[in-house]
Amino acid sequence: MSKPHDQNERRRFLKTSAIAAGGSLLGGLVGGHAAAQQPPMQGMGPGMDSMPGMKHGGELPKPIGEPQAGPPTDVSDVYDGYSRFKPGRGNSPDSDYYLGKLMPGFRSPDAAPAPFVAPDLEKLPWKMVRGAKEFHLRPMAVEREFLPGYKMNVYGYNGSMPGPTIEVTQGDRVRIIVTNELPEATSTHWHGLDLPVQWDGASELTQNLIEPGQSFAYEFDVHEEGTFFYHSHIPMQEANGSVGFFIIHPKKPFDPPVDRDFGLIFQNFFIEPSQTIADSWRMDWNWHTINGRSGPFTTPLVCKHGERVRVRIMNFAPMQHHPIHLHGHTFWITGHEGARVPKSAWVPRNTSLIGIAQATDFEFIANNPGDWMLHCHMVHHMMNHMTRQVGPRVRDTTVDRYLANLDVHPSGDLTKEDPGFRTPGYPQKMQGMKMSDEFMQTIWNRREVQGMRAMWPMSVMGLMTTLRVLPDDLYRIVMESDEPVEKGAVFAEIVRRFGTPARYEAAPKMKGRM
Ligand SMILES: [Cu+2]
Repeated sequence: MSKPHDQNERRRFLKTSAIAAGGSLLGGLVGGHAAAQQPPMQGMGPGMDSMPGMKHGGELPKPIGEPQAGPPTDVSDVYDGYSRFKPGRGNSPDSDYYLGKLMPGFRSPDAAPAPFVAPDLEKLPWKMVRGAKEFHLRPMAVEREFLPGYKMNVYGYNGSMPGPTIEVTQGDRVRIIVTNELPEATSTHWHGLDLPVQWDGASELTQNLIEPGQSFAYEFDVHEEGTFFYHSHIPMQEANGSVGFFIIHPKKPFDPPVDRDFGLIFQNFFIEPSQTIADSWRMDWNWHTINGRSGPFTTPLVCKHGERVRVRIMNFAPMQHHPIHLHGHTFWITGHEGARVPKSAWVPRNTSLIGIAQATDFEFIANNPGDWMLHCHMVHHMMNHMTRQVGPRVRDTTVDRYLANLDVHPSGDLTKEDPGFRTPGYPQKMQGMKMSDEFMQTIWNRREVQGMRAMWPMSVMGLMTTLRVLPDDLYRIVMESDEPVEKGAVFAEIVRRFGTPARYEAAPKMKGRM
């Protein structure tokens, strides 16, 4: 027979764990209580309140998943004081497990390497021909949709920009037959590989250019391992996008093994607002892409809580470096385009400057559940130079009429009376956030973004993407089911389990759009 004291203890336990876990079992039991935890909406100005079509947040979506399942029990969680399931620090910098440095993933070291995934890009197929892996690469003009509805005419390979990934294993012999479908001559350089010089692909210096319609076969043994890439060796073609990954898996698998192996190619383009063709001669760049897409169209990297993740980033901007920053995690820099860095020289960071034509690999334990930004930290790179918001640099009238009616047009500095200072075409018209229903639908139609907060597309722009660290059950719902997931439901569930739900406000929803 239990004492009243015990009952109180039990009630308190239920309340606490329900707030912490918000489980489907406990959720029903204390549903009323949980609802009472929701604070009134704060921080939204009156303008936002009265905006037509805006709905208040504040209501958390219903609990989803199986919060009571917890992390897998058949794996070792804690290594020398470091838990793969907690975003803690807590051990010696001399430890192999400091910040998760040498913690293995879940994948067996005997298994093949984790599949390499470059979101939104394909792999180049190959066939074994006369003792070599034979690839067919076709440089060509391609159309790439940077954002839904923004189809740009750029250069790529085999219908894709960036081109498809060439993936081989150290020691392979490869034959790559390049057939030029561009309207101009080209050559293909294998960036970072030590090859007999005739295969280096440096235009004119080492080979005759491949004329339009002609083919050239490169054939060599691959001695190295790591993150490499191929690209045209004609600068204007590079500025138009002619690049692709060349991933070489090591003969002896990387240690510790990773569960995820992601690849991202960062690029910049200058494309006039009224054009779809990149201007390769410009010194400034207004479109920024990751694997050929701009945020929020970049596809999130989705992984499971506790996994060891490798991200390989390649900067193929024509002339700008990218300070790449990851939220919520500290990563180890484990390699560059040369090869893997010895473990003793791995550097812990959460921001790393990646120069032009450099690749950098980093690894970390996904110990912090949530949706985390992974982005270049340059402001203009983060928002696509405001291409979308500011709109085209044109007026709705003629130059003469514009100059004759300057007083009725929005204008900048009118202290300069001479019309010579009144630059035609300025000021630019602020067009507001025009995200059509179609645009939003395309953004939301992808499995990888299901359950993210309703307003996330407003902030993940330009050279930005998202790392999603999801507990097993939520990962299954997002990536392995067709279940419709309410906007914000996955995020709210993570806050329920790992955060402070009483202090959390759901995002306001633009009806039917966000
Ligand atoms: Cu940048």
